Order: sequence, then C-alpha cells, then structure tokens
Amino acid sequence: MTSFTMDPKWIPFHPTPSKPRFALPPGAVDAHCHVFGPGDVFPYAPERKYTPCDAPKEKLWALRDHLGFSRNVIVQATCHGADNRALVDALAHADGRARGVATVRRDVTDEELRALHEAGVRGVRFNFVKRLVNALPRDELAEIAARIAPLGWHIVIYFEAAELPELYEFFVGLPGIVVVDHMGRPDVSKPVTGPEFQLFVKLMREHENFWSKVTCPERLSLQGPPEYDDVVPFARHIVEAFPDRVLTGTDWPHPNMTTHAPDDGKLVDFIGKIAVTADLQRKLLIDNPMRLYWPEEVL
Ligand code: 0GY
Repeated sequence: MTSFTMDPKWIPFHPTPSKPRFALPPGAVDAHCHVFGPGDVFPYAPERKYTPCDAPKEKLWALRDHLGFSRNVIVQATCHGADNRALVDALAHADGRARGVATVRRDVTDEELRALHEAGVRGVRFNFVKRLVNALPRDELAEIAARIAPLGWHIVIYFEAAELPELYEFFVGLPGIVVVDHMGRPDVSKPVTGPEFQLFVKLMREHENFWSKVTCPERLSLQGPPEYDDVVPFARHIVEAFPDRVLTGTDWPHPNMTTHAPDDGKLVDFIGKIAVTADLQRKLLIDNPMRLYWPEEVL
C-alpha cells in the first residue's frame, strides 16, 4: 500500500457546499468531474505533476445528489496518467448513471479499448496544458484518434487560449466530435470580442464537429467567488451561439485550486446565469450530454 501526501499549496474540495438556488431540471448531467484515488487503492501515476487530495466515487455520488444532478461524466485527470482503474471502478459502481472519458497511449490494445467501452467510456482526453502534462506527440494522438473512431468515441481536448493559434490546424484535422474543455481557457481580462476569444469562436463556428464545455468559472475568474460574474459573458456567448454543442459540469474536486475551495452550489447557480431560458438549460444540461454519452436512451 502506497500513501500519498497532497501538494501543500492545494486547497481540498469544499466540505459543505451550499444548496444551489438554481434548481437543476430532472435528468441534468454533470459532464465534467473527476475521481481521485483513493491513492492507497488506485495509486497516482509516477509521471504526475501534482498529487491531489483523495476524491473517491462515494463523495462524488453524494455531491451529485446534494446538488440535484442525475448523472456524471467522469473525466480522467492527469494525476492518474493513462491508468484508468479509478475511473473504471467508479463507472462500475454508478448504477449506469456515469460515463467516462479516459486517457490512453498508443500501446493500448484493441481489447483494452473494448473493455473501456464496456465499462462506460465514450471518449479520450488529449491534454496540452504544459503545467499538467508533457503532451503526447501529435502522430501518437492522430493514431489514437483513428483507433477510437470505430467505437464511436469522441475526443476531449484541454489547452490554454494562448496556445490555440499553434494547435488550431492540428485540432481541425481531428476526426469525429471534439469537445473543448472550459471554452479553451480564455483570459477573461480580455474582451469577448477580442482576437483571442474570437479565434475560439471561429473554431466552433467553422467546424460543426466541435463542442465546448462552458465550465470552470472558478479557475477562469479574476474577480473570484462567489459569483464569478466576469466569466458569464464568455460562457453565455458560447451557449447562445452554439446551443446544441455545449456541455457543463462542476469540475469537482477542482484540481489545483490554490485560491479558494469553490462552493459547488454556487457553481450550479452560475449555470442559471449563462443559460437564461428553460430551452437553453434543457439543451445544456440534458439533451446535449445525453446525445453524446447515453445516445441509446435518446429517442
Ligand atoms: C480540469 C482542470 C485541471 C486539471 C486536470 O487532468 C488534470 O489534471 O484536468 C487543471 O488543473 O486545470 O479540467 O479539471
């Protein structure tokens, strides 16, 4: 048994999140969250760039119920590398109410991919954020993209806005549905109408296979908690321009937070500010994630 110590600068997830004021509609999906460990059962990857606090599946289910979500999409985080065991274990104990996004390398076998599919995985994540990971070479990513296509999976990409110009051509060459984490992490001190965010809008507008998560005000906001209002115009713009290609979620347990422990109840309230009609809320919280992760349940 290995024990791990959380990075000293880390702030663990909020112990007692508030009840949201915004009532989630029945069937709402938290389409971006993680499970971490516990490290003594599912050890963190040797190549990780941070050591998190344990955030096991039982705590995630409790948060889901407390906030009023019905389902989760659990995204493999870099601290577990390409070892998807904690993710698969969570999916196996979710009563069908969770799907997953895994991380794989080119040495993954077809049998392993099939087993991940059976477990409920529906996508792979390509991470380009330098503080989190040494990104895989592009030829390896292209190879993985081709290998997962027959399973009907999509690709989730995570990058920072300043990197988009350099990555743009590679991204538009990816096959199938590509989901961008956290709107490409805009610098919210810059205008929505400025060239940086507009490059991301162009990516979404000109490539209909691109989707966006309108997530993570807690890490994008310069104004900070509890309202995160400086992120609202960015997320609202994306929700209104691309209502059929947006997802949202809590980002629990909020890896790498060093400023504050986000109150997940307030993060749910944020959703009501970026999707301001019942129709937009239903698409964002139910129709879109169900189409992507539970298509067999969509009539
Ligand atoms: C997120 C954010 C972060 C970390 C990871 O895989 C990860 O380690 O995703 C981050 O630090 O920005 O998407 O939840």
